[in-house]
Amino acid sequence: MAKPKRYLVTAALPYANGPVHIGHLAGCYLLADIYVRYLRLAGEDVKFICGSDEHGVPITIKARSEGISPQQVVDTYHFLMKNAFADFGISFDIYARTSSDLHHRISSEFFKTLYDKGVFTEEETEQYFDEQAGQFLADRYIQGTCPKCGFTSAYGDQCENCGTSLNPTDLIEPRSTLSGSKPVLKKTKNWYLPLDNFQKSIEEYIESLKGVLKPNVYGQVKSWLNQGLAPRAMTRDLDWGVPVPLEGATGKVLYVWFDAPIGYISATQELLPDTWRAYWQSEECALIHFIGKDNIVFHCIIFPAMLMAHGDFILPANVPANEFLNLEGNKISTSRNWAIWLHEYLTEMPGRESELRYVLTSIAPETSDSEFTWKDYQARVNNELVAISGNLVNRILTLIQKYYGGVIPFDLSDFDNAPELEEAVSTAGKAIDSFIRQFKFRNALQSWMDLARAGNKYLTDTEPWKLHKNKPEEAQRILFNGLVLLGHLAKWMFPFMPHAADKLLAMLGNKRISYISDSIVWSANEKLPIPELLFRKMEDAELEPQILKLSAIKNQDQSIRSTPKAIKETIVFEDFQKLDLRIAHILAAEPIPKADKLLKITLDTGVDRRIVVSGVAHQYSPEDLVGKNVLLLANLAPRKIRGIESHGMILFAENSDGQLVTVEPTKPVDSGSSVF
Ligand code: B3M
Ligand code: ZN
Repeated sequence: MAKPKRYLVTAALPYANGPVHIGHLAGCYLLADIYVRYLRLAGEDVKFICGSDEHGVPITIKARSEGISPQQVVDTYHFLMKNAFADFGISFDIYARTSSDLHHRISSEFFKTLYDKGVFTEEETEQYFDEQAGQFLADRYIQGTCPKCGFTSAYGDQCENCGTSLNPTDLIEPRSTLSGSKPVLKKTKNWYLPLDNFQKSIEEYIESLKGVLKPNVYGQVKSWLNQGLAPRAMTRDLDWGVPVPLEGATGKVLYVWFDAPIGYISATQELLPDTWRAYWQSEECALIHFIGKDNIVFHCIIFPAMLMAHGDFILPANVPANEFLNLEGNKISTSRNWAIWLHEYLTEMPGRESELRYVLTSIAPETSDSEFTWKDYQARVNNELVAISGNLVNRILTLIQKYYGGVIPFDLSDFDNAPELEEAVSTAGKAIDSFIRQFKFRNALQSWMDLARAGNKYLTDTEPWKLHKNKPEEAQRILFNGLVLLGHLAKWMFPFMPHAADKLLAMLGNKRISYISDSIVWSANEKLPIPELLFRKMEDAELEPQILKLSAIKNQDQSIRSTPKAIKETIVFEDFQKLDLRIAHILAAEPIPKADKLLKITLDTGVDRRIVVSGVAHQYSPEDLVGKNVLLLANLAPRKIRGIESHGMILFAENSDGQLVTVEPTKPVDSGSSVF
């Protein structure tokens, strides 16, 4: 494709049956936002489309279980998601919804066009019907016994116990979850998209994108194609969705995966009633779908087949799909509440939007699944954002205040004799541009951080604070070169961390950036405001509630808890009696030089005072431990550790993060009390 004149970027329409979590962000919305913000900054014509996917069976199930209507469910989550996205800086041009009249009309017309062209085949099948409820049952509305493993609560599409995918008729003793009654098989007619007829065109289409699609996407599509495409029903017997616009189709709606991608089209029409065709019906536009990997087949096969069948639309130019983000060692699970929810993060950690955007981009699951942990989050915030970029900003701006009262001495926009900075800026610019256009957001972010590194190196090499006294002009040149660099840093920061970029621009004198090749310009005598810290350090205390929240969820739900170790070999009571376990009081603790994991701990055992060396320095500082009553194995043979004789062992419990937790009595006991 020649360089597109326009871009239409979409992010998967999230189901409006629950809030957005960090997995959604890292796998789809945040990356799409970086891409779009970058293209805008580069002066491209780009529109960013999203909205809530408000149809489908899960929404009806949620409504039923909460005793409310599906419309009430989607109303709640639509606004929750819309606001959370906005607060997080996801800059959609429109966030629409598929329950809107406009969407119903457009998807209905789309279906009708395909129908009139004779694209669909009609098929009669037998499906379970609940006679008491008077309706056909979606797969998820039928439960029964799994023919594979005998689990009695398997669903009509899958057994959650053994994972086998099922058809409703595979279930032994099926029952309707609506009424509990035994469903009967009843004939029903539905309209199918004969994907087999599209096999060849889709193959050609996908081949034309070879080398353009990411390898994970191309590979997955190829394997679907190799299995051979089969017809798929595009209508369902359900009472929630877009009604099928045909005679004799009462009680039927469009399949949610038929109407949802048309949601991209209807949202664009809502945004651009007069000009939407310049995006959807022009070869000059690149249509780009950001999605998670579970949606690949719909965006690379089914939707393109629908678009081909219709004939008036362009096909996706790329489908940057990402893998999954795991959370603290487990798959994110909405139903188990094993997630970090965006709306909760935003209220519980206010002002920390940039930190989350930074960390999630750094670990984005671009080519394989990746993992979020709070500890890693904290380390990246403190060791990267604060220590590298935040530190650079702070060094330059505070020195400028200190030496010059924040006043710019001359008109300023370019570097003066700093080839290393010129080079760093040009390298970063090229790298960021190329990485972002290739959907390599992690690398792009690293290139941005490299620019900050180059700035820190420049200061360390030139040491303006030393020159200030004897070579004031040189010090001045260096610091104002530093200021110019901060302007570039702020500009390139925009796509990744718009909140922090705004803050930095304010500290640079309320500057604005509208185009990528702009430099910030200062005029002589302009005064900079007193700087604040660009990024705040993340202290343990701030993180603790988050960590506790997750462990509480884990404690309630066995299935999330990591598997405990198997019970050891049986021992007899006499074996146990050999252990002298007692409560001991920690009198003192100190670090051991050159052994950063170890602490030298002095204990009162009731009988003696003794030293124990314990490998917990990475988790406890000496002050944390002094005064605690801990569990001690007192008769362990002494051992020399780093030259210190250790008498016994303090016992700890290990939590799911591998952290060691002291075991302490729940009521006061004397030091030396035995434990048996
Ligand atoms: N709602 C699935 C999902 O959120 C679906 C995407 C629709 S994109 C057209 O994973
Ligand atoms: Zn099973």
